[in-house]
Amino acid sequence: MTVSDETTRLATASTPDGAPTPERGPEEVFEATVAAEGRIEPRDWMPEGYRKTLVRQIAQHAHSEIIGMQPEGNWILRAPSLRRKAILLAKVQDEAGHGLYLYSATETLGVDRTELTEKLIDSRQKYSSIFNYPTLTFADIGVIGWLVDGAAICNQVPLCRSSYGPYARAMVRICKEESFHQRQGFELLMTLMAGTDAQRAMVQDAVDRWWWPSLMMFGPADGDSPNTQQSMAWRIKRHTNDELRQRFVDMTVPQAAALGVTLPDPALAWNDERQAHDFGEIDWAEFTAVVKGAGPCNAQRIAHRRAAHENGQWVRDAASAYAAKHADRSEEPAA
Ligand code: FAQ
Repeated sequence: MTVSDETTRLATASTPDGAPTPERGPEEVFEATVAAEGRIEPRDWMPEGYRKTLVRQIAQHAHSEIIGMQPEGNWILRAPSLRRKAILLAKVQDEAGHGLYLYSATETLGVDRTELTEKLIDSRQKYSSIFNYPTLTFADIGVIGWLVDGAAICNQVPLCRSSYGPYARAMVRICKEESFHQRQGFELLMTLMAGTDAQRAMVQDAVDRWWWPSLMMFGPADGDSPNTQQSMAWRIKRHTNDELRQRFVDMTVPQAAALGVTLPDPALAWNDERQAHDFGEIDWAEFTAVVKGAGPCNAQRIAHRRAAHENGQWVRDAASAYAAKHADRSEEPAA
């Protein structure tokens, strides 16, 4: 399904009359709205578990966008040309914007962004495992665009139909930008593949390192995913982790062939019966270790985020002082 198919469906989805009546309590209105593909809005009654699940997922998503600026930001000063530098700078700024929309979406659920940032830098909240791997060469920048943004799109396009209005609406814009990011990554890789043998080898090496971590982005296998069933029932998530992972593999195999790279999985093969690709077993021990903080760059990512937060304290203080002064002035009677 394309971004525009999904966004059209989003635009046509309507919220049924959500007012509780003596016959219909708030819980029934909530259930009926979700069942009718309507949207739950911040002012609506919602079960506490629904609110908590949204805060958990959206905060994790926001943190991922912000921490996700680091692996690519690492190459801004070393981009091989002004054009590549400008593209990369714009992409990293887009990720910052995505983080901000998503933190704003969590604030509609009654939490504060400062509190979420503190939970991130104290490792009390998660962010995507993918951003704990290093970016060793400039080919990694192309591969992140192609595979990581590609996986993000597969995962996030269905979230444009998530039952929570502010999240679904934030996802529409984010997906459009992610789609653009994926194309720029692919274009960079096509350029490298049309270059020298050394450049082609660099792309293949980056693909070898990022393929399996990209598959891990979709989360644990369905049988080991504690949240999927309830999140699907609430229509927060629209597909299971394994369904989306399969969609990503099927979408990516022909792209790899067009590019001329090999995906590092000897078990990868078309299954005519299933009309889908079979693929090898993910190293779940590695996934668990990375999620628990033992990935190659976890400590570095959090230390960097903590330092950026602490170094930005004076900006937050200045902004608060300015706002307070402004508020005082607007309260003064006119002369
Ligand atoms: N890494 O029961 P489930 C991007 C956790 S943005 C770390 O299956 P759920 C853009 C999960 O939180 C990438 N932790 O959980 C970009 C849960 O922990 P908890 C981020 C993971 O929520 C591109 C536990 O495991 N995208 O890439 C991961 O139903 C390029 C059990 O898992 C989103 O966040 C993981 N990979 O499904 C930026 C999309 N997977 O809290 C820069 C929205 C699972 O119970 C450059 N999120 N966990 O202790 C989702 O769709 C879902 O939250 C899933 C996980 C699918 C990630």
